[in-house]
Amino acid sequence: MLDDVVRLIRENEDFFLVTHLGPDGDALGSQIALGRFLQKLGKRAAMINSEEPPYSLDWMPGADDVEVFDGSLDQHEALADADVAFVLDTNDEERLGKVGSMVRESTATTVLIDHHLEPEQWFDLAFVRDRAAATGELIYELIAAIDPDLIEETIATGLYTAIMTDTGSFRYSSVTPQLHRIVADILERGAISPAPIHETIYDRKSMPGLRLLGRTLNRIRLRYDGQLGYSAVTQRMVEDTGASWDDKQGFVNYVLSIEGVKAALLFSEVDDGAKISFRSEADVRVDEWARHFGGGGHRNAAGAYVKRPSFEEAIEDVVEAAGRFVEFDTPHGPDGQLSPEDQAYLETLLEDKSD
Ligand SMILES: [Mn+2]
Repeated sequence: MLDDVVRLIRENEDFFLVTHLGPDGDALGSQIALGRFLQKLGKRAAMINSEEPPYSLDWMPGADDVEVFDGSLDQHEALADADVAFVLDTNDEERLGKVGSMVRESTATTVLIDHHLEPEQWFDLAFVRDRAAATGELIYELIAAIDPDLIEETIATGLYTAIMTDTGSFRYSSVTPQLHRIVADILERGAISPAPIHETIYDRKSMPGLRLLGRTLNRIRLRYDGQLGYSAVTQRMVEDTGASWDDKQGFVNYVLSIEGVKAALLFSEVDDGAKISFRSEADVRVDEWARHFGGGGHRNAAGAYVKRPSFEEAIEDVVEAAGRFVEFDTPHGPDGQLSPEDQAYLETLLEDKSD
């Protein structure tokens, strides 16, 4: 666990760090923080991912040190020379893209640092805690165990961004007093202030992105007596608004914010089905539901890619399965009586008919 990773860092010189496709704030922030920390210890650290970071994170100090895999000799050598390869913020080879199989097959000692459920078993070493708020929290613990005095602006910004983005700005159930203590230490040591980081990440929305949000909100549907909410983003909506797919980040949280909604879904149309974001309130789990459809993630935030002949079928199948994975309060009385809401709804239908 932690002690083994500390020893591995002390005893080796060449490191390789990779994180998942579509790197988010936790992925990139953890990678930059650990990579820069290793460099400050006088070691070599190559940071190479299969995909570029999104526009919302390109401002991060140290982001220029992170390369996109291009198959060059230099990059192959960086991995071939590495004593240790860190896999950050995903426990799934496929989520690493092209670099995944290269890392798995490399001679480096592979180390997983992550907070997702059900890790794959091919890693030589794992520092994993699924209750951690972010991979960045684990990176902080690792740094604190070796030399917290090395935390400076770049490392602090990486760690803060990681924790802030993975906790929805410190509001998820994973947030604890200890996490706030860690964050206070990060801010002090790095002499950074949180407001500009928050603004740079969340207050750079584009007009097309907001139009896409408007159309997505218009399409919200409720099921299971208002306890499940879902909406969908179609390829057509993205084209019409001129938005990019990155803009849908966070849309699902609007659905979850509706009073009474315990679980929320956002479906994104792909050619062979749907990509789905699952979100839930603290005491409701959605990870099993996502796993049933070939995905995975956390208790309250998960994802899946569901292949179906049509987008609508994917939506229908996932929504219909909800009752098997989420315990909704039963709307009907024990003797099959309709709830007052359902009764009222039926009456409006009957009135329409008699007109
Ligand atoms: Mn994470």
